[in-house]
Order: sequence, then structure tokens, then C-alpha cells
Amino acid sequence: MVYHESFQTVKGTINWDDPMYKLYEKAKKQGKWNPADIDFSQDRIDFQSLSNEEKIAALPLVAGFSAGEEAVTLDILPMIKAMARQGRLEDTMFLTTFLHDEAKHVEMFSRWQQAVGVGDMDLSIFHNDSYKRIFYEALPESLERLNTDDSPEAVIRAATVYNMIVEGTLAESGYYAFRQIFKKAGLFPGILQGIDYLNMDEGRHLQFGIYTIQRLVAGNDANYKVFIDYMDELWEHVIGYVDYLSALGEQQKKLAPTKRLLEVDYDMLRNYAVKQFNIRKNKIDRAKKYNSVDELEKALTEVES
Ligand code: DAO
Ligand code: MN
Ligand code: FE2
Repeated sequence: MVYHESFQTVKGTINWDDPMYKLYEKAKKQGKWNPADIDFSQDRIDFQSLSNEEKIAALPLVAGFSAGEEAVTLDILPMIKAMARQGRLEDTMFLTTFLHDEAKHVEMFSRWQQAVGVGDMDLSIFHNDSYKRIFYEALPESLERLNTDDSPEAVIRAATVYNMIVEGTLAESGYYAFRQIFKKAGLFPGILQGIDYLNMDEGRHLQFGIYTIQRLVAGNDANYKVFIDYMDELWEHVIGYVDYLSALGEQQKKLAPTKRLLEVDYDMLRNYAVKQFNIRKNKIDRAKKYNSVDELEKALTEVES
């Protein structure tokens, strides 16, 4: 039996200055969009006007996002439970908005697939082994562990794969690819609007991950090593997936060498993913210079206010 020994809000109040509380406030203001309000009618017309080769070229990214959004929606609960068990009220409050955001993201892609007429297609053919290692295995494994173990190591590993790799590296690169392909081609205004909303939501999710890992690695070399080792272990699969998308693009180029509407510069996408990965590492590196969690939290609060 688990008991509460006391309640924060009867001894005092919510900590209004807590960075996670501030994120919760931000989420309430920014997170008001509704996927059901996005008009996908032009996307449907655009998709129907593409050749079969071009239609296929548009789908791998959607296949990556649809399953990715579903995975994070299904897998995040143990993180919420772990923060709640630790009595981290402000983190838990923010995470209620986080799960809701992810649910809207799954809805957005599913609605698009249905609107353009690929709702019944099995898009998992676009998931290679690297993608599967991350989304079918590492993500659920690391999050599931939090059900029984909320040690700093377990929390860092979960936030590393979820926030730093899936969100901070892959999703960020995915938004870049979406804009590069579809915006440039003047196609799919509905999904592009959805991507702008997602991007804004993910900014808040990333702040949760950065804050969570930073507070655990501040002044703790062993915890920092857990973070950096897991980042490096997962990198092989990130790049394995990005290179696979690029190989698919090359294949399609050979099938339809002329009149290409959906052109992607895969070198740029690869460079972008490398850059995102290094930005995430640097953010966590910065926390090492603080000797304690208190010192770091004070600095973070100052930055936030
Ligand atoms: O919403 O938190 C989240 C995660 C979304 C999963 C993103 C998967 C991206 C797959 C495409 C990447 C292309 C480089
Ligand atoms: Mn999402
Ligand atoms: Fe997310």
C-alpha cells in the first residue's frame, strides 16, 4: 500500500516559480489548437494530383511520424507516474499537458492519412531496423523501467531516448524535412499547419527533458556518463534511419528521374540531424559546471524569469 505522508498544497502552495510550473502555464495558453479544426481538403486535392512515384515519396516521413507519435503517447505514462511517486507536483502537472499534446499529434497524422486516402495502407513497410530499434524497443523498454525503478539512471535513460533522441533529434529533423519537401513544392498546407503546432508543443516537451536530465547530472559525473553513453549508443540507430530515408529517396529518383516535385536534399537532412544531436549534448554538458542541483535550479529559475 502506498500512502501520502503530506501534501505540498496544504503546507504551502504550488511553487509558482518552478520551471515546470511555468511550462504548465505556457502549455495551457499555447496548447489550445484542435487537430479536428485543420482543413485537409487542399492536401487531399494535392495528393490525388501526384504521380504514384510521388505519392510514395511523400509517405515515409508520415510513416515515421504516425508510429512515432503513437509510440510516445502509449509510452509516456510511466514517466508521469515516476514524477508523481517522487512528489514532483509541478512536473506532474506539466506532464498532464504533455500526454494530451502527444494524443493530439497522433490524431493529426491519422486524420491526414484518412483525408488524403491512405488510411487503409500499411505504412510500416517504411520502418527499417534502426527505426524499429528506437521506436519498437528502446523507447518502450526505457519508459517501462520507470514503473518499478525511478532511480536517477532510469529517469535519465528514459528522458534521453524520449526527449533528446526521439523529440530533440528525430522529430526536429522531421519538421525540417517536412518543410523542405512540402513547403518548397507548395503542397499540403493542412499538414504543414499541423507541423507548426507540433513544433511549438515539442519545444515545451524538450524543455522538460533538458531540465530533468540537467538537474540529475549537475555535479554528478556518474549520472552524466549514463546520459552520454546512452546518447552514443542510440546515435547509430538515428543515423541508420536517416540514411535509410535517404536511400529510399535515391531509389525513387531512379524510378522517376524527370519531373520531380518532391525533392529532398538528404545531405542537408543528415547534417541537420547531426547538428540537433550535438545541440542536445551541449545543453546537458552545460549543467556539468554546476556543483549541485540547488545551484543549477537557481540558475534555471533565473533564466526562466
Ligand atoms: O512527438 O514527441 C514526439 C515524437 C514524435 C516522433 C517523431 C518521429 C520522426 C520520424 C521522422 C524523422 C525524419 C528524420
Ligand atoms: Mn508529439
Ligand atoms: Fe513530444
